Amino acid sequence: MPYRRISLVPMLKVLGACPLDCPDTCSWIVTVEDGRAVKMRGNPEHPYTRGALCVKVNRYLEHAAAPDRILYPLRRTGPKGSGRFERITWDEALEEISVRLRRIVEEHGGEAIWPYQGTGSLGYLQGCEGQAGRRFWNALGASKHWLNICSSAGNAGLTLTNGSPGGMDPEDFAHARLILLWGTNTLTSGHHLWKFVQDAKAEGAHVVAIDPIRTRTADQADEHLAIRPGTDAALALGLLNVVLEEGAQDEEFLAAHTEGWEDFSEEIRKYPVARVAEITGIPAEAVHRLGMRLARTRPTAIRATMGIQRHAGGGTALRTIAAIPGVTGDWRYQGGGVSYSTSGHVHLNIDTREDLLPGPVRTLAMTRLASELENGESVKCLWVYGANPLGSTSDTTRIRAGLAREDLFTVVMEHFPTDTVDYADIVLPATMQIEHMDLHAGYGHMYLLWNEPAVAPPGECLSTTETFRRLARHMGLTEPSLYDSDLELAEQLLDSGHPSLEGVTLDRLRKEGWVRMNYPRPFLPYAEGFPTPSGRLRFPPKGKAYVPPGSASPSRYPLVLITPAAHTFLNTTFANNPELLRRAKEPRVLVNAADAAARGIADGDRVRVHNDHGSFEAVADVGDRVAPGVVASPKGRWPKLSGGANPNAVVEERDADFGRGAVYHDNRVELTPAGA
Ligand SMILES: Nc1nc2c(c(=O)[nH]1)N[C@H]1C(S)=C(S)[C@@H](COP(=O)(O)OP(=O)(O)OC[C@H]3O[C@@H](n4cnc5c(=O)[nH]c(N)nc54)[C@H](O)[C@@H]3O)O[C@H]1N2
Ligand SMILES: Nc1nc2c(c(=O)[nH]1)N[C@H]1C(S)=C(S)[C@@H](COP(=O)(O)OP(=O)(O)OC[C@H]3O[C@@H](n4cnc5c(=O)[nH]c(N)nc54)[C@H](O)[C@@H]3O)O[C@H]1N2
Ligand code: SF4
Ligand SMILES: [Mo]
Repeated sequence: MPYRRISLVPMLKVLGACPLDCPDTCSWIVTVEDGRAVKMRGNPEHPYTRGALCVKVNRYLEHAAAPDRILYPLRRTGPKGSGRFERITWDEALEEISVRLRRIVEEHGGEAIWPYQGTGSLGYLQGCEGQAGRRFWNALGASKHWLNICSSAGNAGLTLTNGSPGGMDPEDFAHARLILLWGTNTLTSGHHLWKFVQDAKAEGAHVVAIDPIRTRTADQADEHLAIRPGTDAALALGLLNVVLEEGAQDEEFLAAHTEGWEDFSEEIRKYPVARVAEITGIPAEAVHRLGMRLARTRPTAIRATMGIQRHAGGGTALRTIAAIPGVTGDWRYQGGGVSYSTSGHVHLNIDTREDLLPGPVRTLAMTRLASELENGESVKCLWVYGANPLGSTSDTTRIRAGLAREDLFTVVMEHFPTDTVDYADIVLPATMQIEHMDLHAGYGHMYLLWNEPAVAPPGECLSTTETFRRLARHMGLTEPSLYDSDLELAEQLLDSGHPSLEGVTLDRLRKEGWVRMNYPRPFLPYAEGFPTPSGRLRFPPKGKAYVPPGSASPSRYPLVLITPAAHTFLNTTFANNPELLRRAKEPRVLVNAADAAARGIADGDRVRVHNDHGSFEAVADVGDRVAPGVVASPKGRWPKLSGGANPNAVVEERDADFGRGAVYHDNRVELTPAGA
C-alpha cells in the first residue's frame, strides 16, 4: 500500500472513511501538513469509491474548520430555544451532568433518561452502528433507543421474505441486463453505484427509474415510470402477472428454494395489468412492456432503497419486491436480485453489555419523540448525539414544544449550533471524523473500513467514546468495560467468529484502510437457499402482498408530499455550509403545473405548505417533474435558516406497516400562496 501513516515527516497521507449515513461509505485520503488537514480526496484504489467523494463531502475539510464549529462545552444562559450559552470547562460540564443524571435516576428511575442517538455518524466506535455510549447507559439503566427513523420498515419487509435485509453485492450491477432503480435516487443519495450501472449500460442493459419524481437519476435512465406514491407493491404484482402469463417463472428455483408459491401465484393473478395501471397511475402499456422485459431479461437487478419504504405500506413494498427474483430465479445469476442494503451481511460483534442493566428497561422509538416529550412524565433527560431531531424527526412543531419544557434536562453532543442545540442545557463539543478513530462497514458495499485520525481535535472537542469514558469516571462508575480504549473496542468488534471476518484483523485494517469481507466472488447470497427457518424464500401470504398508502385514505388535504434526499445536504448535516446552501438555492417545492394553476401559483412564487400538524414555506418550482396530486420538497434544511420550519413540520408521527418505520413520503398537505 502506498498510503501509510508515517510519523515525524511534515506531510502525511492518512486513510479514513466517510462516516455519513450514505450507502457508499467512501474510503478517503487526507493529506496532512504540519498537523493540518490540507486535502481530502476519494481513494482511487478502493473498488467502490474509485477516487470520488461527492458534492457534499468534497467540502468536509472546509466544514470541519467552519467558524460556527462548537469547540468548547457550553451552558445555557438564555431561555430554552434562545441559543444563548456561556463557555464552561469540561469539569464543570461533567459535574453538572453527573449531579442531574444521579438525581433523575433517584427520583424517576434510569428509564427517564432517553439516549437519543441519530445517524450523524455510522461508526461502530463513535456512531450509531455500534451504539456508542450504550454500555454507559446500560450501567445507569437508561431507556433503550430504537433507531427506526430510516430503514426499519424495509428491513422488516425484506426479512419476512428472505430472512435477511441483505441482498446483492452492488458491484454486480455491472453484470445486469435490466436494471430497475426503484424508489431510489442513485445520483443524489449514493452515486457510486452509477459507475456499475454505466458498465451494464455499455453492455446493453436497459435502465428504468420508478419514482413519483422525475429525479436527476430518472433523467439519466432509459425510461421513467412516474408511479403514484406508495403503490409499488401493486406494480411488483402487475409485473409478475406478465411474467406468469409468459410462463417465464423459474420453476426449478421455485420448487427448490421457495415456499407459499401456490397462494402467491393466485395473488399475482388478482393484479392484471389494467388494475395495476389504475392503482399506480402508470399507463397499462408501460406496465406490460416492463413486465415483458422482466420476463425475458436475465439477470435483472433491482435497486430499491429507503425512499420507497417511507410509507404506510413501505415494509410490504419491499416484502413483495423481494419476491420478484424468487419468481424469476434471478438470485442464481451474478447481476440478479434485489439490493436494499448490504448491512445484513455485516457480522461484527456489537457488545453493548446488556448484563450491566439493573433490570429490564423499555425501548423508546425515535419517531415518537414528539409524544414522549409531550407526556411530561415519560422523559426527564434527553441526551442527543449524532442527531438533529428538530430538523429530522417527524412532527417538529410538537418536538419544539417538548424541548422547551423547563423540567427536561437536555444534553446535546454536537459539531454545530443546530436548532436542537438551541434547546440544550449543556452542549458538549464533539470531534469530527478526521479527528477520531473509527471502524465502518458500508451498507451499500461489501467492505469494512478503518478511519485513522488525521489531525488533533480542535478546541476541546472529544470523541463519543472518550466523552462517555470521562463521564463514567466522573460519576465514579467502576465497571471496567466502560473504560475500554478505542483499539480494544475495535478488537472486540472484529472478534465475532463469523466466517465473513476470517482473516480481517485490526492490523490489516489499519495498514490497508479497507478490507473486503470474506465472501466468495461472485457473491450470490441466495443462489442455494435463504436464511429463513426453512431455508426457503417466503412469498407474501394471501391478501398481504399490497398495502395502500396512508395518503389513499380520505383527507381534506388533497396533495401527497414527498420529502426526499437533498442533493447538497446529508440529512441536516452540511445544511449550514454557505456554499452548499447557495447551490441548493432557497427551500423549494416541486408542483405540477395543473395543481399550481388551480391555486393561482406561478413558478417562483413563495408558498405555504400546510396541514393540521404545521406548515413550512418554500418557493414553488412549477412544471412536470411530479404528476398532479404530488408535491415534493427535499429534507435536510435547518429550520432556523429557512423561515423557522422545514418539511418535517407537516410529517405525521405515524408508523409504517412493519418495523415501526417512519412515513416521511406519505403525508397529505395543501399549498397556499404565502401571505394569502
Ligand atoms: N445527497 C444525499 N444523499 C443521501 C441522503 C441525503 O440526505 N442527501 N440521505 C442518506 C440517507 S439517511 C438515506 S437513508 C439514503 C436514502 O436514499 P434514498 O432511498 O434514495 O432516499 P429518498 O431520497 O428518500 O428516496 C429515493 C426516491 O424515492 C422516491 N419515492 C418516494 N416515495 C416513493 C414511492 O412510493 N415509490 C417509489 N417508487 N419511489 C418513491 C423519492 O421521490 C426519491 O426520489 O440516502 C442517503 N444519501
Ligand atoms: N422529511 C424527512 N425527514 C427525514 C428523512 C426523510 O426522508 N424526509 N429521512 C430520515 C432519515 S433516512 C434519517 S437517517 C434521519 C437522520 O436524522 P438524524 O439522525 O437526526 O441526522 P442529521 O439530521 O444528519 O443530524 C445528525 C447530527 O449529528 C451531528 N454529528 C455528526 N457526526 C457526529 C459525531 O461523530 N458525534 C456527534 N456528537 N455528533 C455528530 C451532525 O453535526 C448533525 O447535526 O432523518 C430522517 N428525516
Ligand atoms: S456522503 Fe456518501 S458519496 Fe459522499 S463521501 Fe460520504 S459515503 Fe461517499
Ligand atoms: Mo437514513
